[in-house]
Amino acid sequence: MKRSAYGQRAAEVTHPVAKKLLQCMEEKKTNLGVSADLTSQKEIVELIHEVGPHICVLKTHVDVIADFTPSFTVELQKLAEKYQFLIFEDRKFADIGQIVQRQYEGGVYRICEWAEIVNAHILPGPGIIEGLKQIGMKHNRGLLLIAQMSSAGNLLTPEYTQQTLAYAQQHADFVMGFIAQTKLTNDPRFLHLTPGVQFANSQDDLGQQYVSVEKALVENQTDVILVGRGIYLASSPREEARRYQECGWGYSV
Ligand code: S5P
Repeated sequence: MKRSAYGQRAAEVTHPVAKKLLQCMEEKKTNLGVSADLTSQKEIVELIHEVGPHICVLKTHVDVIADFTPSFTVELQKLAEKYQFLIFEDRKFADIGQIVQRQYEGGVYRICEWAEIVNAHILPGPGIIEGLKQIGMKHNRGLLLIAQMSSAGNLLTPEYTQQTLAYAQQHADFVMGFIAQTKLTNDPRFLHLTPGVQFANSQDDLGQQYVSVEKALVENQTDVILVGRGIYLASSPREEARRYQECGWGYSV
């Protein structure tokens, strides 16, 4: 049987979360992640039942959930187990190491207890990675560094992106990849996850810029597409997730 590049990489990488994600992609034949940016627990659970079989990653923004209760994260983990996907809390940490530790471990959300993947900006310097790492490594977690953004006028210059890559290489025991629009490195240890992907629109009215599935995966050579409104606002999120899955996987094998 022909193995996809994802399966080969799963065998090669040592980062436990990168390995788990690549194995999940290979087994489920999907490089689709869904951004579940809905504002009630019920809506998110309903969305998961629709899209769960089609995704490798569920990306959350827990702080937009109006009726959030800590038990929600227990349910999320059960659903991740049932449908076999990884949970990625899109927290975009951006503070000094000492504060991000508290934001990651404590507060209302206790993110490190349930999110296998989180992300961070490197604006404050490498102390942010060191801070998160001290917490995350104890829980077998992974970090994505935000190397590029999809939004118009963002300040992430090519030099900034290169510095992100350098920091990732210095912390490859914890950093498993990037939020990026294009592939930054051939280093197989790092995964590239790309938000701002949609079939229908090229932008929204607040600066979001979309690329097609083909552009993300073929032209820009990234690994995982992250789709939000393109799926959760569709009349059938299940069918739409299936379409993105088929399209994305078709470009990757
Ligand atoms: O550069 C970025 C990085 C991220 S993580 N651009 C983004 O849009 N995102 C996230 O992807 C954003 O926070 C949101 O959760 C999702 C895009 O949602 P959509 O509805 O536009 O697909």
